[in-house]
Amino acid sequence: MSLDAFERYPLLFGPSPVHPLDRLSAHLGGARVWAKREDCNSPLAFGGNKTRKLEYLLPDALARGADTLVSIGGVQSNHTRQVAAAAARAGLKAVLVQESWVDWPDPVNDKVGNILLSRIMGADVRLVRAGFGIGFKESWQRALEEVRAAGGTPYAIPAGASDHRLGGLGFAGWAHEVRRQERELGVFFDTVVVCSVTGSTQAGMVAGFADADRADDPGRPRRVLGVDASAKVDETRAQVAKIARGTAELIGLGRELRDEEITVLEGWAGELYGVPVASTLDAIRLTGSLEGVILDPVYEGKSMAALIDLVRDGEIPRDGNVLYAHLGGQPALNAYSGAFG
Ligand code: 5PA
Repeated sequence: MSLDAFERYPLLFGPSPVHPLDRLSAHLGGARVWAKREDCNSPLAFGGNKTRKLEYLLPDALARGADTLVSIGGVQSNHTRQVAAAAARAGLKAVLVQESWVDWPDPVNDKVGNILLSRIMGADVRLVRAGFGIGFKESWQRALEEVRAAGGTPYAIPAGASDHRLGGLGFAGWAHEVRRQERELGVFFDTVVVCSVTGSTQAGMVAGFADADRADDPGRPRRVLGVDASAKVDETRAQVAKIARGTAELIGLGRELRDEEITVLEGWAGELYGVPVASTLDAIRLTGSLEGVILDPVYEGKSMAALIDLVRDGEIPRDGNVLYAHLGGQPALNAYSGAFG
């Protein structure tokens, strides 16, 4: 089965925009840096990477007769906010389990940003005390059972829509989209930098580029560099590898992905998921002040910090084009005022 054979429920504007970051590139004195903007990809609640993934999960939910999407994340999860929006668009209910993944002192942390938006969209938001983890969660299981007990038909969406059979398809499609945009722009992105936590964004890209570059060989090697933001790099790497291989099989790649195609780098997450470190805040300020582009302190600030260091060190070649996957996440900034005070 090829990627095109999977049904998609349209939630995006169309291809997300790609543009150069020329002042940042000049500042770094190296590779030409471009951004592809998943933060501007959709009319729904500020979009983001999960909106693209949910395009492939929604048809499955509807085909199974579900009336309630049940998902999980931290209090400031971008993912659960996008589940709330997708549910609203499709006329479904949403139950969102919001765990205390981050111990962050801003007093309005559980009132502003993503959680506020989910409440506005009518989601049933449930605050639960439980720490960070991308695996199977009991609180999520309980929420599913409660929907069933009340006579509803739940559809289970795991953290980040990742550990799900269809979770990698959205970003496999992203890779094909990049290939088309490269042709339009007359450019080849030899390096792609992407933030990884629950893994299906990077995993989809890896499977998707293997597929797209096979069908339309760019003639040059391409690297997808994942940047861990979970501070648990081994788990992130294992999850990316598992989802990438599952997605490759699902879209009929016809070969096993090699270990060297799956790169997850550590060094920019700090000690804890959800807590920015100096390099995160520097990267956010630099990108904001040079480009007017806003990054968040949980994910994108960390992957941009990596990009900056990798360009400065020459690890990303100076004569190359690097594509920064901007995956959204800005609503969480409202819960991090203390970091910029
Ligand atoms: C998230 C995830 P993956 O989880 O697919 O690896 O993507 C990482 C990522 N950037 C990168 C942004 C803005 C993200 O929101 N967010 C999670 C959430 O609950 O919001 C799944 C963790």
